[in-house]
Amino acid sequence: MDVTQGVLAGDTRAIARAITWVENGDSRGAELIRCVYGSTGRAYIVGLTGSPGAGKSTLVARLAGLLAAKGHKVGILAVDPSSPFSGGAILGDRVRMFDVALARNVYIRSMGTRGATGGLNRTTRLAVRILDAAGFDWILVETVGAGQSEVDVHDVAYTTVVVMAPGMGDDIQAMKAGIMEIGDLFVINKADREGADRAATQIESILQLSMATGWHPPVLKVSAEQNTGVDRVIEAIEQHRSYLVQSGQLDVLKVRMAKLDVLEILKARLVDMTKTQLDRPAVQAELNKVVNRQSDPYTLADSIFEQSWRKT
Ligand SMILES: Nc1nc2c(ncn2[C@@H]2O[C@H](COP(=O)(O)OP(=O)(O)OP(=O)(O)O)[C@@H](O)[C@H]2O)c(=O)[nH]1
Ligand SMILES: [Mg+2]
Repeated sequence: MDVTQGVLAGDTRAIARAITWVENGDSRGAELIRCVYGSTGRAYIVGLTGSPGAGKSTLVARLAGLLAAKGHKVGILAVDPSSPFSGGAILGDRVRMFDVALARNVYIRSMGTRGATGGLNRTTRLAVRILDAAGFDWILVETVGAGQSEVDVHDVAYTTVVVMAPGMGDDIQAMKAGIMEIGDLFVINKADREGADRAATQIESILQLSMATGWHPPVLKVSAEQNTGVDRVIEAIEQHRSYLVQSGQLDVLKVRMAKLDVLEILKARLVDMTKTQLDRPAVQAELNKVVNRQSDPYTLADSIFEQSWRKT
């Protein structure tokens, strides 16, 4: 069985290979995406973001457990730009800790900047497509909060869950980082601790200032550790999903996602192309002029840009 067939059959070793290919910018990855893209578009993609240590991985493990118990196949991507391995490892431990029996229906992969040729955004998008093609009907993507990661999870997901914890200064940080705009629902995790009510009230009052119509993001108090309120999170995600379907927003999002898929590939190509141009011997003389201040970076960039486009 080749890797493409393996992915379509949901074989975890094939999935792992395929994701490594797209991470490495291997041409076999591109070929695979071409072959399997027609089988994608079925999964429901949920993004989870929030400050470090808010309990995202613990919540993801709980959500995956509940979804798997309902018979779903759940793919998890833990995107951690700082450390390529630890995020997924910790998350993996958590999932195993909660329910070994369900592990068969849950696939976890961590992704870091290392090895992510062409950027983490592009790699994350393509990895989601691979999991989608592999038949995971739910895909959960964990990233650290807006502004702290190069990956904008709401560009990948249909529903974005912002995870906060009481007493972490999250409230102030949230407003700064513009995280309030991207949340379709807000989870105040660690509700077993003091301050959860206050945090929830604060978030609700900020949300009330919003002019948004249609969907009003719920604020839920959860203890991922003690497994309380997690079912409410699934319910809220389902409600948001229904809202997107009924309002026609899901179709709008799907067009946006397709555009972004193309954009990320184009961006990676342009970067490659431009780097090749910069390394051409003919450009070295021009570059020296920039070094000697006889020219400037804009002038050289203009000339390289024109030449690249004329050639292609
Ligand atoms: N008291 C309490 N602790 C929790 C809860 N959920 C998670 N924790 C703890 O908080 C710590 C961080 O949890 P993680 O799930 O790793 O948090 P995270 O947001 O994924 O962290 P990063 O990926 O490193 O940003 C761990 O020690 C958890 O055991 C909760 O509901 N209550
Ligand atoms: Mg984590």
